[in-house]
Amino acid sequence: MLAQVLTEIERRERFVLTSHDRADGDAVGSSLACQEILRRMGKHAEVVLRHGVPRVYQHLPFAASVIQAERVNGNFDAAILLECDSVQRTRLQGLEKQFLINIDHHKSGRTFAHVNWIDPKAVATAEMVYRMAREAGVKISPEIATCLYTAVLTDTGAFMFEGTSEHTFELARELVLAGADPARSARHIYFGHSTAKLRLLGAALSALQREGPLAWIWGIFPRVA
Ligand SMILES: [Mn+2]
Repeated sequence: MLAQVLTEIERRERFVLTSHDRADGDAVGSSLACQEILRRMGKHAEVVLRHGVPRVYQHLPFAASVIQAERVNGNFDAAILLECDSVQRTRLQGLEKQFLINIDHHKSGRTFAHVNWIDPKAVATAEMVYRMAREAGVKISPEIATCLYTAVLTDTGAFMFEGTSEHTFELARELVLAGADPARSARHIYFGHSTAKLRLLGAALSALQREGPLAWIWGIFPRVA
């Protein structure tokens, strides 16, 4: 629960934050926002991601501070795992002995940590991080709002997926009021791909087959960034 998460945060000083490997928009946005919120609470916080920040999210505030590593190094009082159903999902070594705080919005979320806050009603982990900031009395800066908005935008498939409701738009509205820029956020994510990635997508789609409700692609494609 949120209250328990805040209690455990308040009694500690040094935090390492992480999410699942091959981070998506919610993983990156929630981690960066949570890091900044903890810093504004007077804590030490750093984000470690197994594969770093994907290209389309590198424009996000604080993205340059993310540590790409296979192992968590340093002295921490707790690790906060966002969007993970297990420690293994992070693909990071060195978390086993940490005090673990789990924040997740997936129905498949599991209570693997010492403190588990799982809310499948949340549209993204970013929504939970937003609630945490509000509860802790941390002001949502334009930078925090931008990270959270990007997470909500991507986790709802640009407000197209099931579960997108008036509540989602209420959340988006609050983040825009706090300084998130919808057009700028969308431009980086949906029009920020490398030429190599777009060519790969073209090659993959040219092999697309469809049979009734099923669509599939088969091929051997080069790996691109
Ligand atoms: Mn998510």
